[in-house]
Amino acid sequence: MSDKRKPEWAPLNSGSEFASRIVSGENTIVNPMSNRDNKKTARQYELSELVEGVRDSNRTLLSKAITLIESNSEKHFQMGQELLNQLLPLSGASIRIGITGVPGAGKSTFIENFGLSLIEKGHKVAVLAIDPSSCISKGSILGDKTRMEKLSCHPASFIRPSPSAGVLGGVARKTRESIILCEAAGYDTILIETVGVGQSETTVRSMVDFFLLMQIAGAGDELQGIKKGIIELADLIVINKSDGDNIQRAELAKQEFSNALHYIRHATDSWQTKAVLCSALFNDGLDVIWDVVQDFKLATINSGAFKKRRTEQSIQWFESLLAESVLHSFYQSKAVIQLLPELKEKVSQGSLPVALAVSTLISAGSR
Ligand SMILES: Nc1nc2c(ncn2[C@@H]2O[C@H](COP(=O)(O)OP(=O)(O)O)[C@@H](O)[C@H]2O)c(=O)[nH]1
Ligand SMILES: [Mg+2]
Repeated sequence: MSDKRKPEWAPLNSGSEFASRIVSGENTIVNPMSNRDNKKTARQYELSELVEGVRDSNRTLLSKAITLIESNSEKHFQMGQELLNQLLPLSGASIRIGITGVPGAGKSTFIENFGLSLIEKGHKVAVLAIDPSSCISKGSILGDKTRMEKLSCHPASFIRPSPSAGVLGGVARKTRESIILCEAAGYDTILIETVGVGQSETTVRSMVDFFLLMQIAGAGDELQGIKKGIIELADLIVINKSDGDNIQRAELAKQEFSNALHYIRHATDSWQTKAVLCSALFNDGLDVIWDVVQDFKLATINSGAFKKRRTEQSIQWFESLLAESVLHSFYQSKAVIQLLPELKEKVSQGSLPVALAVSTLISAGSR
């Protein structure tokens, strides 16, 4: 042991009894002046801290709470669900608006300017996204959120990009739960952006009160992804980019949609779907759209359709999550994991009837 390792106060000529060991410093000691909260991960928060943070509308803590919900780890599931359970009574008092349309239709531009105009009216706006492409690849067809720079800077807004998939209930469950958290944090208008690809419109329709389909003039039905049935989901068709040289064509498109709307089933009882013009870029027509949303809310609350839809949505959510959970735990069962390859092999060789293979597996999995 060298003298260098002895404390300064050790007597001269003392022996190794005064020697000390140098221990490496603890990395966790942080400067109390620095913003420690930003460095904590969602899991390092106490449940009560997150609950109170969301209640106080603290955007950092709301963000952490959503990250907890989005965690793919089974371990965090319990804490996330407890968080939801405590905040659920504070949710529900908002209007949930879904916005769909092909990439480039102007959804993000619309959300930014519409959101800002609502904030000016005194609302608090949360924006969530469901991006089906994020399930398949890392790419995003909803585009970057830098388009909403002005809105995201505003303290009365909260913007959350699409979660990654790969968990029970997938992106849809996470978005539904994020809606609850945002409402508990006091956001009274929830805007959910999605792209008209695959199942995403139906998914969004199943979690919103009002569904807005954004179209552009002259792009043609196929380009706009108008599949049979999509118009039937909409409570409002917005023909965007009605500005400059485009105004006439937009007007024509509005006429066509208005005519088509005479022949289809409307998405919501006691509500007549209509088509309106707008220029998201030039802030034109946004107030009219908000008026339509207000009219819709009033009409459907009065007729009971608003409440009925929310109730149905909860039951539907419960049923789909239940079905998925049952399937999940079935495939997790040891007996199923063991037996499945063998049964598959036999079925593929034609040596076991398919229905028998299924019933064998079911009884093994439910033991
Ligand atoms: N002329 C015009 N361009 C617009 C309007 N809304 C959006 N755009 C433009 O259309 C492009 C796509 O807009 P974006 O909001 O990203 O579309 P999204 O993919 O549907 O989210 C951008 O270059 C926008 O500036 C509009 O009302 N008028
Ligand atoms: Mg976009």
